[in-house]
Amino acid sequence: MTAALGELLERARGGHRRSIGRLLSVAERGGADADELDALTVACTDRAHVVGVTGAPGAGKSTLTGALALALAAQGLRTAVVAIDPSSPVTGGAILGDRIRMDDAVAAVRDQVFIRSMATRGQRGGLALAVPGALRVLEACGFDLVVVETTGVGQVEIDIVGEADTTVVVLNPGWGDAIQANKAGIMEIADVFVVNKADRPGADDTVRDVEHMLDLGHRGVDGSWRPPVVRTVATDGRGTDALVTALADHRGALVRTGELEDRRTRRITGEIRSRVLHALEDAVTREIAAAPGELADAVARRTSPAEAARSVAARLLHPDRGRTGHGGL
Ligand SMILES: Nc1nc2c(ncn2[C@@H]2O[C@H](COP(=O)(O)OP(=O)(O)OP(=O)(O)O)[C@@H](O)[C@H]2O)c(=O)[nH]1
Ligand SMILES: [Mg+2]
Repeated sequence: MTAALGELLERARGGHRRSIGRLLSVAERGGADADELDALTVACTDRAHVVGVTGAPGAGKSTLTGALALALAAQGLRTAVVAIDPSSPVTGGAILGDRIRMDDAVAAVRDQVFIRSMATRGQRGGLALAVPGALRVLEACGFDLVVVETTGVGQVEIDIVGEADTTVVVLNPGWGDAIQANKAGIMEIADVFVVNKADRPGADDTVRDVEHMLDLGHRGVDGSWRPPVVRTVATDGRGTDALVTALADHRGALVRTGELEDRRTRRITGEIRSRVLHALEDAVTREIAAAPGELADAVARRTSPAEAARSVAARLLHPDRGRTGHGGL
């Protein structure tokens, strides 16, 4: 497979869209091919600005991302968008609509913009492993900006936007939107706020709410970055240039303070951790399945579950000693 993957990567790096799509499928599926692909892309030294975009359903994230991609294309920059689809079948129809809306917006600059959906399939671990690999593919393909769009404010979304160099939280005018976001903990993760649908009443109030919360304290980049609050009307592109500036400013701050490297170190640490935990989980499952005696003893209440667990753990942690009995822990 290596030769085939290598060829695909070469074509993808040349801008061949179907090859990019196929590589992303490999990354998404995981397994041995994804590992081989990782070994190839990790050697590519291109670096994209990774931007996470999150916010409530329907806040205008996709429309805004399309407008952003257009503005960047006008500057000769290439953008890739990974939209993390909610796995809920209820919103299944909206996903297609989403892609069409974005595709329409960017049709004129098709060569500079690449859009792809990835399914969560309700699995945290699945995406935690698939997204970093997909980002490496897109970086290797030379995109200047990679946007990861997630809907909602659950842990999965927060984990995913944690992959980003810059996290954009999209809010709308309306009572309490900022306050809701604060309660859900997404104010904490924002590097840039967007109040989208600023053509609707109440935008000023929402901006004021956000600024007020920022006055009350924000961790910032190295304490020196205060997230800007940008107003946009994504449907006609108003405010998009200000967003481009805010993103560039944030990236500048990340570089200046050394935080960019820190964030990337945390990202790699997190990925390694996820991979090790997955491997351990598999090993634990295998080891328990291979120890029916211990399981039967625990079920029959001849031993306690704690004892059985200690015995299984001892074998896993000390494979040389574990086979002889319960010792070792
Ligand atoms: N009035 C107004 N409508 C907007 C604006 N931006 C987006 N919309 C509309 O809001 C609706 C939702 O936009 P999307 O871009 O799909 O929102 P989203 O946040 O990606 O939605 P999900 O991915 O489903 O969470 C669409 O009907 C857009 O046309 C805006 O600035 N003003
Ligand atoms: Mg969307």
